[in-house]
Amino acid sequence: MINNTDKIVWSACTVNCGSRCPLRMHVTDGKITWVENDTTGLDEYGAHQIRACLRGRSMKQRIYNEDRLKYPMKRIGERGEGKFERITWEEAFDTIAQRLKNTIQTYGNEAVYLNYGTGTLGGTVTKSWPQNSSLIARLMNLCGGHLNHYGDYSTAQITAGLNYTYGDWADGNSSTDLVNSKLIVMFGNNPAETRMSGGGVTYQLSEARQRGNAKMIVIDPRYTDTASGRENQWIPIRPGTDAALVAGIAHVLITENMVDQAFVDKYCIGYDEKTLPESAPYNGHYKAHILGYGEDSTEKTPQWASDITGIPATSIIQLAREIGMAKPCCIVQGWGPQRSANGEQVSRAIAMLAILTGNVGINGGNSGAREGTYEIPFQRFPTFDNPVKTEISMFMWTDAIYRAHDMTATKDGVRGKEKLDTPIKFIWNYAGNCLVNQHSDINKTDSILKNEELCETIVVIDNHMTSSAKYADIVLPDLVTAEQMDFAMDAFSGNLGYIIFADKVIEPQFECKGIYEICSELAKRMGVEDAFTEDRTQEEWLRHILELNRAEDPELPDFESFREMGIYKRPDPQGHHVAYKDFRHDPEANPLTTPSGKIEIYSEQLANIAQSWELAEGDVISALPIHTSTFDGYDSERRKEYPLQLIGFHYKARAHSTYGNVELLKKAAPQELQMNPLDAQARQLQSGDKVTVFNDRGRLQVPVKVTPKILPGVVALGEGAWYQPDKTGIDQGGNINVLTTHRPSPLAKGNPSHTNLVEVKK
Ligand SMILES: Nc1nc2c(c(=O)[nH]1)N[C@H]1C(S)=C(S)[C@@H](COP(=O)(O)OP(=O)(O)OC[C@H]3O[C@@H](n4cnc5c(=O)[nH]c(N)nc54)[C@H](O)[C@@H]3O)O[C@H]1N2
Ligand SMILES: Nc1nc2c(c(=O)[nH]1)N[C@H]1C(S)=C(S)[C@@H](COP(=O)(O)OP(=O)(O)OC[C@H]3O[C@@H](n4cnc5c(=O)[nH]c(N)nc54)[C@H](O)[C@@H]3O)O[C@H]1N2
Ligand code: SF4
Ligand SMILES: [Mo]
Repeated sequence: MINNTDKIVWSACTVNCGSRCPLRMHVTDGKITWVENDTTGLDEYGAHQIRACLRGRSMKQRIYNEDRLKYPMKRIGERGEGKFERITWEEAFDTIAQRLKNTIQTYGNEAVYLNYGTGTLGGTVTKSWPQNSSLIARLMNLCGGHLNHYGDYSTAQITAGLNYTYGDWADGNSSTDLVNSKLIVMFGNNPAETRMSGGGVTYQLSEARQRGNAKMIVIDPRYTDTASGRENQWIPIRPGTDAALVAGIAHVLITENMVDQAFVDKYCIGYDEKTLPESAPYNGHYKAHILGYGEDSTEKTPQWASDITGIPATSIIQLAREIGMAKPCCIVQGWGPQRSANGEQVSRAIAMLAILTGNVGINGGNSGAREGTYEIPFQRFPTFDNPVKTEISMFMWTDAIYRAHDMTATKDGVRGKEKLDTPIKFIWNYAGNCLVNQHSDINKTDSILKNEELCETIVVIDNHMTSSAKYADIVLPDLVTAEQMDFAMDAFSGNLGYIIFADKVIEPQFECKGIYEICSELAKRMGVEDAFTEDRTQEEWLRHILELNRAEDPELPDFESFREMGIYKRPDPQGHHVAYKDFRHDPEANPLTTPSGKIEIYSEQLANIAQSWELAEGDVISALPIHTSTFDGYDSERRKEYPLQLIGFHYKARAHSTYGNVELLKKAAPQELQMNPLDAQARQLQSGDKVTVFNDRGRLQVPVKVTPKILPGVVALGEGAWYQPDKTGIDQGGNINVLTTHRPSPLAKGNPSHTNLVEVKK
């Protein structure tokens, strides 16, 4: 304890960065003075320390930030203008309840939508995501329900893609198991930036490099923080072309006899004619596709792959031999490659390398999906079932505002109904900045939201005056994690499960109220208060939920001991997690959840979808995991006008937009456009020059960083910067979403955030 600290209280960082860190808050005179790390555990495998990153350590600056919402407010200007008037909580609750009743009465419950939002992710009471597990969902489910969404901005394409290969969410080996690998091949995976907790993936990766001597190859258009001297080789690749690289590698594996034939025969469908389903076309199998006697009659040689990916054919051959000969080899993909217009195909293709080499279901191998993790099973706040069964893709809510009547199951991925009956008229936007900042094509979104005849009511519940909050009709100021009590979890931390007792550190500031109180007050006005609260306070709910969990899992500590210890840790009792281990051991007894029970290289389900869905021009869905061109891809016609491929990436300066208003972090990791010296030279640009990045959807201005750490022809911008349009509508914040599109990917109907073409000028 430092000199003048009155008390130290355990809290947590509950933003959506994929990690979850305990924070020990030092408090003096009722104010947080500084933020300390986890002090428990050992600096070794097992119950190690979970150390917060630069963002968590700046939590004080976020909590006391001048952007904090202080009172409930109603909008008095245009949507987006940011003009508000302070109102009482009474007025706010009454207005929202009245408008909600009107919406339900006039349009039905399907007109009410819970927008995606992951601002407070790990909590029990304060869990904003998945949306159907938030307290807003509990409230709405008691009031007749709401329009559902499926998928998420993180993983829409890999979920829709790899599910067909493995059945359900594709599991991965835990990152601790990397110590057993001989070779780690990372496709668009950057844990040093995207899983920054000191107890998580990067830590395991360093362990694997030091203790297990694994080689590491990083395949990414950018030289990432994960490479950063840790890698043996960086292979820069054109965005959106990983599936072509995979095909080129597969060609070498096949022609040089490195395919694990016994594995594909026993565990897979559609590698060659032996396991090809009867419904498939002649030579519809994977081997035929690669060797050039499939439908497109094109041999996928390393040279063919080189022309598409920009990687020299000799490098592809060498990479194939390394992958083919390293036993075991871990093929792992981040979610960067799949957050693209052909991401479903790419995600399935990358997994092919793990499958062809028989690395699935063994220690040191992997399925080709992202790292898996162990979590202590823990039930949260119950939210009841949603009486409404209709679902849209989480990405298509803007479409569902202005063209709902045109949206169908086979064209727009509507589920539960053939077509949408009702446009969205009421939006709950809780702990999310996806209304504006994080959704694509901000300028188009702006014009949709500005029309108050379309969506009639928008309620935003946040901590800060974000760009999304500026579009609200009513804004409610929520408590931050440190101003209330909760249990926090949901971390990608390898084989260490843990739960944090995030205690109340300071008194609520200003007039802020917590989500439990907000929803309880609304429930009262909607006539469902008793069912909502079950007569418990927030603390009573937490005590109750802990007891429910302790009944299932007696090893969990009791409330008072837990509060004292701050963090409860439990290493995975199974040791390293190996995905599909049981299936590998006995595929008959432990079939996958695919229709065949096997790994489906050829998917009959996808073949049917490809036949029956109405696809937009250029969109491809295919039974085999193959490379496909896309709109705004490297070979698009539009490159004549917009010659640079632009990708976003998840940046250490922020968790999306959260922490984006902390000056310290802006200085530590400035918002800048990464550009290769060749492209800079052609445009006479130097590091630090302010450039305009533009396409036909929008414009932004930001300093350029000229660096060889990015492939020529590609530029990159950290996603999540705060959108700040100037008077002419040019964004001065550097928000990539003024350049991205609303057009969804073909199968998932997900956000193709990393597929963009732009031009850059001084
Ligand atoms: N171009 C592009 N766009 C992207 C991505 C990309 O890669 N490129 N990534 C996408 C992905 S993967 C995701 S997950 C989404 C993330 O999109 P969002 O889920 O919108 O994430 P954030 O921007 O962090 O917004 C979270 C909001 O919650 C608020 N918040 C934080 N804590 C609390 C709290 O305790 N209570 C309340 N009420 N509010 C709180 C924050 O102030 C912030 O406004 O963005 C997507 N958008
Ligand atoms: N610091 C920080 N950490 C975060 C987040 C954050 O905002 N900030 N967000 C969290 C969330 S919600 C999510 S979903 C995850 C996201 O995790 P990811 O989706 O894995 O993160 P990205 O940075 O979008 O992409 C990872 C890498 O893929 C590369 N990439 C892009 N396109 C391609 C391609 O076509 N091929 C290849 N081979 N590589 C490509 C990018 O350059 C990047 O280095 O991160 C989480 N962690
Ligand atoms: S942003 Fe993520 S890694 Fe950083 S402190 Fe918060 S939970 Fe931990
Ligand atoms: Mo995400």
